Amino acid sequence: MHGVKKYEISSRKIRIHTDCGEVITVNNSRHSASARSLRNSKYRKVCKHCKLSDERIHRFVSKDFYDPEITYVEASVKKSAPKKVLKKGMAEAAAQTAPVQTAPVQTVPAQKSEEPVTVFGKDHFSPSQRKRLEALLVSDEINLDDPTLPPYEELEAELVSKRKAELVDIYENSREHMLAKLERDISAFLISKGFIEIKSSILIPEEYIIRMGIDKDIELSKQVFRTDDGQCLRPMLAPVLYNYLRRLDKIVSDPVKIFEIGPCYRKESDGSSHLEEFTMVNFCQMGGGSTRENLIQLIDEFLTHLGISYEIEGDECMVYGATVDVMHGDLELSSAVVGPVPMDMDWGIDKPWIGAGFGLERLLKAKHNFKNIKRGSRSEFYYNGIYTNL
Ligand code: ATP
Ligand code: 9VF
Ligand code: MG
Repeated sequence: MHGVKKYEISSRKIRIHTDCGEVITVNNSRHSASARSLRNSKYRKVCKHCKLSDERIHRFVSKDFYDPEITYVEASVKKSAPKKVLKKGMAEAAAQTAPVQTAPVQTVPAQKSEEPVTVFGKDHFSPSQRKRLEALLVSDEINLDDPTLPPYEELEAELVSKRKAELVDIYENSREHMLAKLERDISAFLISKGFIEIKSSILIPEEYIIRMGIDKDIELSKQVFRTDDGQCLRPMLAPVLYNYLRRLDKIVSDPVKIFEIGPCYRKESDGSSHLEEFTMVNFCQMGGGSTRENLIQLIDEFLTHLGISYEIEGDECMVYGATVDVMHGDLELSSAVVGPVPMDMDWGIDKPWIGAGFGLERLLKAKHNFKNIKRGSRSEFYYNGIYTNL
């Protein structure tokens, strides 16, 4: 037991500076369970360096913490897996999807621990172990169903050290984020092809959605994140690009070639190829040379430059009608369109055009063969596809 010289409190932690010069950080327990258990003589001995007086110890121990509002029950101790398995990172990984409910110890009803303690053989991983291992893997590195794999602890430690080495390598050598780098590559490519780069607002008037023919009862309309003042987070880049085409057409020579790369937002429910926050590049050309052949040739040069294989398919969408969809297996990389379309009138456009919209995270998913699109997205957890909770 130490004498407390001073302490700093945040909403989650308390940093305690002891009389003897130690600094201890503990969780800020709103119910003071740890302090109570210390008082109930869980402490073993008094720190000899703190030189606590009898008076100070008496004051601490004799404090009455009985609260009539709280029902005190005996808390059961849950059998837990071996310490090594419940590593810090793993607990955090599990917490990502299933937040651990921490109840104050004094209100937990007394219960016997009846949960069977499952023992997993070396070739079977528990669901939480599998989740942790999946997060630590990159692409098709290993198959978790392979019966010759080493036991969990060994495999986990091996993957953690590999991922650490990769992150150190990135930190020491390139320091580039793959999504940002892809944006720069695409930008340089399109500029070299004569397209001018646009950066417009992410918040746009909600009215633009209606003017794109996306009425309230249409699926995409329900996917739009709206603000309370008639604006929304853009679900696409086309509305503002329409406005730029119309204005630039009066200023620069024909054809007008423009593009924008930036965040777009859609409420999505499907997981592995959809993000609610993704990055779109939309390039388009209006005026001379706006032919299907040129569109396909541009798409071919674009994807060849990025080193991504593709197939072209015809499709229909409600915004433009016929589209040229660019596929990588089952994954749609882009919808491209050969205008004009009737909607052009609502945007003051009366010339032929071609355009394509690609999702950058889908391009990364295709290029790196990621199982989940999240690996290449804006993320708190993945850096260049590598899990950072190591
Ligand atoms: P999907 O049918 O796959 O939901 P979409 O046809 O609705 O896509 P488009 O409106 O054609 O998408 O958008 C152009 C491109 O933007 C898509 O081909 C895709 O690459 C990308 N994209 C669209 N929605 C998302 C999303 N939610 N997450 C990631 N990328 C997306
Ligand atoms: C094709 C994808 C309407 C002349 C400014 C350019 C296009 C891109 C389709 C995108 C969308 N369209 N998500 O239009 O390039 O708008 O649905 Si324009
Ligand atoms: Mg599409």
